[in-house]
Amino acid sequence: MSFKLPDLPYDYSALDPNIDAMTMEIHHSKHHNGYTTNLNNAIEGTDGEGKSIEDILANIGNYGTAIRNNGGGYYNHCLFWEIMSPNGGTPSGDLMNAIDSDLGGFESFKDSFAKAAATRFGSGWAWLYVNNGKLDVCSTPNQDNPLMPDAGCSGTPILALDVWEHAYYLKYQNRRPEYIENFFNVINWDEVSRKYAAAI
Ligand code: MN3
Repeated sequence: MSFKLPDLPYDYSALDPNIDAMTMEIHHSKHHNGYTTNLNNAIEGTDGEGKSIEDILANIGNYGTAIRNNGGGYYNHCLFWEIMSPNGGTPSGDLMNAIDSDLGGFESFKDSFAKAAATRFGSGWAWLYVNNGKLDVCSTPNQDNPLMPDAGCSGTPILALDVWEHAYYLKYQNRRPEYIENFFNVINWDEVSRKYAAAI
């Protein structure tokens, strides 16, 4: 049993012009593939063999740096591909109600998510996550995520944005805020809603 690089649910060019095809191809076939291979190598011979990635990340203190970095990288990118779509749209139903009640409405959510993504110094991720039934927003460094007990925010991630330079530099160079703004055009809110329902 080993972790496998998932296929994207759309073509490399599907998110263009918001995210360009070359960035998607390198990100998936090189970066994510690398995290997957390195995770499988690092997990071999440890008690993480055969466990789910969620289980490993929830007990990350039992593992070394290679499993933290590559296990986080594996999980985070799997989530990232799933929550994007060429047919963006807006949240609705229970998720929209929760954004209203927990985060002060969609514009307020968008501002705090964009701020978390823009102000993360260096490499990391921005998150929308569920903690004790409530939505919240945070960012984490490197390949950390809210499943890790010591990541600085704790819960079940339902939306992720990669703000490593490899995620946007080919198209946006130093303009991370523009990448963040355009990410909102390609969020798969149906999938985020499914993850929200599963998390609560
Ligand atoms: Mn990445």
